[in-house]
Amino acid sequence: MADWWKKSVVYQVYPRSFMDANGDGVGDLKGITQKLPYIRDLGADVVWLSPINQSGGVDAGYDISDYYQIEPEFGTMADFNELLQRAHELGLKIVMDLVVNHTSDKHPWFQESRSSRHSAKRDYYIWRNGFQGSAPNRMMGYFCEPAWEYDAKTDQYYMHLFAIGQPDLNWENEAVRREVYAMMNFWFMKGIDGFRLDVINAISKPPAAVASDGGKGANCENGPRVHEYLREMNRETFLKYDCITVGETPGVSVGDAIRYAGVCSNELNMIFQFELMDVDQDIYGKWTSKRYDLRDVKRVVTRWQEGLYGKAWNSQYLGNHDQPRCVSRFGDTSTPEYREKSAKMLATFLHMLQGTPYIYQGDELGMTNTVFKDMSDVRDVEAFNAYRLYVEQRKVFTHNEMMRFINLRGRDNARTPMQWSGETGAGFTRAEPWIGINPNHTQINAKAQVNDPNSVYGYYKRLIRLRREYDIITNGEYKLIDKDNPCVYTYTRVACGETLLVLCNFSAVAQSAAHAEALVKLRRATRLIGNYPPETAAADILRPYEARVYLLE
Ligand code: TEU
Ligand code: CA
Repeated sequence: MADWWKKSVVYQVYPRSFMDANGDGVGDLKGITQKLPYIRDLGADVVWLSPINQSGGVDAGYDISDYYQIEPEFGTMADFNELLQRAHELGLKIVMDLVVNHTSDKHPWFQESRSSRHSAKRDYYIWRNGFQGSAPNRMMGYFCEPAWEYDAKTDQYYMHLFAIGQPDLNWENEAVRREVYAMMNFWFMKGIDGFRLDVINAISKPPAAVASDGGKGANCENGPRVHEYLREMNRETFLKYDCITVGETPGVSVGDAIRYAGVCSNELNMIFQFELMDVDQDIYGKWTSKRYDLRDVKRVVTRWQEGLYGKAWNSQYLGNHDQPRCVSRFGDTSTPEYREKSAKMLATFLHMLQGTPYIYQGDELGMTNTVFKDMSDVRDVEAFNAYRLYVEQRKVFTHNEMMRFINLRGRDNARTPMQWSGETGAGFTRAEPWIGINPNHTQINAKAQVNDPNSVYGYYKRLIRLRREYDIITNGEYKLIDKDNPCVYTYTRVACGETLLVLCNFSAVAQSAAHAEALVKLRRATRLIGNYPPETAAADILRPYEARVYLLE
């Protein structure tokens, strides 16, 4: 089928934390292969693997030191071939993470580049003279650090939008682009089914960003040549294969998304937007305890649903390896019951929207944020840098405040090991894991859920099956019903004279559903799914975190 990815459900695997087959405390490829049947049973049909390439180990794999090798901690190329073959046998497609805005500083290209101003690969990266004895400009990167690092050997600075160990590639250099496309084709020829493209909208740097003038620098998102590069990449790679592509693009508007992933853009199939992830940000970005307002969620989601309809394709996600656990952030973990209900409600909300749903590993079990007692429990470079900047240098937060924010928002929340069972090691490892296991694995784990149709897992499975059975979930036109209601999110999807009606109570308080039930009474209604038993329902009341979906004919 053309555009098969519109009907797909993608499951994201974070290899370090999925399954440790050889018992060294780190997840690996053999572990993933072992667990592919679990993903298949859930019903997902595409698996996105966060980076598995050889890495410098600074940013949990997002700093690649050899694009043609498998990270030794994860296994060998033979292990990868086996994973790919097994996945295909099971009818699962494999998407790799393409991290080409930057490499590791241990990549041989960078080693050569930094060796001399005249090295053949000098221009593979972005080198500039300092300005009056300091960095070329005052630009800051994503990880709470200046975007320039001084290199004494050649007395110049290199640009790194992320960690110091992640120098940015110079996409202006055609040789760099050729290397990247050749590498992509290598993986396609091996049989992979697509790429998720890491911060792909930052690859073209605007002149002010690279100017050595002591200025402010510039935002590198959606830079001047990015569409030219992506169209070139498409011609050189994607066009030749039946593949799925999704760009990770912080800072894009609906209009930008149509340029990247419009039906005629010849760039990407879809992108990840960040506006929904920004609804609970504050003056120091994500480092806050601010709770979202549902009306902001509605505003953002509605703008994207309406804006891309018929013009481009949405991706849907509530969490990934960079975000806290969605049930902790958008749901309620104050009681086991609310955790389960709100995890199912959030899943309903997401899976019934138009767009390809992305499930982050463990969300299908209702896995939650964990507890970081102090910085020794933390592993993520972003959290360390933020701590240094806000607590030690600028002193805008106390230690306790920052620990609170890291517990609420830190990326490590999503990176704790997958909870396969309640045993020591959570069925993930026999050894000491590389990051602490969430203590609640004794209650929340796959073993307790896979055979229980009423579990969060069982519910995800039913949601995914519905997508296969009802085309309206893929195609229907979205309409928001209750714009100003701060607790209930009601929307419809309309196609071919049918209406899908989705009701989600985002609060712990019973809410009226009269507005929606009035619609139900007028038509022949079938209840497709819900997170409370239907027979106990008072039709016009939504109980805490209740979700229901009807098909109206
Ligand atoms: O993320 C890019 C990105 O925008 C994030 O850095 C985001 O701003 C941050 O995580 C929010 O806290 C990608 C990867 O998903 C991330 O894991 C990498 O660290 C980053 O690129 C660098 O490769
Ligand atoms: Ca291992």
